Amino acid sequence: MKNFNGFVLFSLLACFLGHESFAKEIRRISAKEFNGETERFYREFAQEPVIIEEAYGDDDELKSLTLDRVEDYFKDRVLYGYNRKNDETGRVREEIPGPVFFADLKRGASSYYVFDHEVSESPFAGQLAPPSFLGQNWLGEDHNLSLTLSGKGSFTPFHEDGSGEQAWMYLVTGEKHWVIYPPQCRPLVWDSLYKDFFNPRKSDRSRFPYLSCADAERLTAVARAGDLIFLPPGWIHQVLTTEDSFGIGGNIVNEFQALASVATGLNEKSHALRHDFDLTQLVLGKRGQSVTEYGQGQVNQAIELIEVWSHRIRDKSDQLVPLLAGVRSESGSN
Ligand SMILES: O=C(O)CCC(=O)C(=O)O
Ligand SMILES: [Fe+2]
Repeated sequence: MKNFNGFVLFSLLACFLGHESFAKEIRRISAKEFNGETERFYREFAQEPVIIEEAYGDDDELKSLTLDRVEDYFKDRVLYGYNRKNDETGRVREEIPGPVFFADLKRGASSYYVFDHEVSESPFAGQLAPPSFLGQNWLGEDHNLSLTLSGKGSFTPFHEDGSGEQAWMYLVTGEKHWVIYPPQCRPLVWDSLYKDFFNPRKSDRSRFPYLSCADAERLTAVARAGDLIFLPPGWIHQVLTTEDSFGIGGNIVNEFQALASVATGLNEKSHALRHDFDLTQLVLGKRGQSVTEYGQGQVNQAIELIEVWSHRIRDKSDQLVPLLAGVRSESGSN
């Protein structure tokens, strides 16, 4: 009975404090634990989101990248990012003049958020690279590296990095709070009628009746200067910047997570979410070219999935085409 009372008290406390305090923190490791080796990283640590310390060595060229140098370069150039006034209504990617961005950041106003700004054209490109254990990437060099500059308070609502890509971000300075749902929770946090993810700042909760089920699986992470956060394909995430932050990041598709990438990419395709990048062609083109046995197994399974999916979607499209034609005529000329 004593224990039971204790349990009731604990549960009430949990309700008062909210779910956040009981969400599970993601794992935190050092790159030394897998000796900086790619295959070991993917086999032993990369099935779930993870924070990796010491991803770069002390003598890495990245350590000479300072915010002052970035500012100096962008003083007469534009940065690509988002105006935070659109946070509530939906993001529109725009050009932000360098001086405007940095003046704003220094005033602590942070009206803009630079994200996914490619560095391949900048003088930093030669000095920057993903850490070597994230070096295998079928997306190629250009897609490899981008700049993140975000003022305190910047907020990225729940999304999944597109087309089954792995995601990583290394913070040179700052702090970011991540909230993450596993891929199997996608149907619980995704409104298939409105076609959007749950956004705590905007969404009507009644559109997400199963949110509390997803919350049982929710993970959190606090990434700080010197931390690299890694997410496998399909993990849905939301990010709040709690200190002015500066870092680099990138997306990856490779043999080590080919199956998860294809499963995520095909899921998006099945829901007609994306059609900008054809992951299936990329993976089919890698048949028989894997560098490791582990990767070979992944690629084989991914190809099998593509083949099954293609058959199923062909069957279904016979039913879908007339259905879509109906939608088009019902909604006028849209
Ligand atoms: O830093 C952010 O606000 C968003 C980061 C993100 O979504 C990503 O790196 O994939
Ligand atoms: Fe993302």
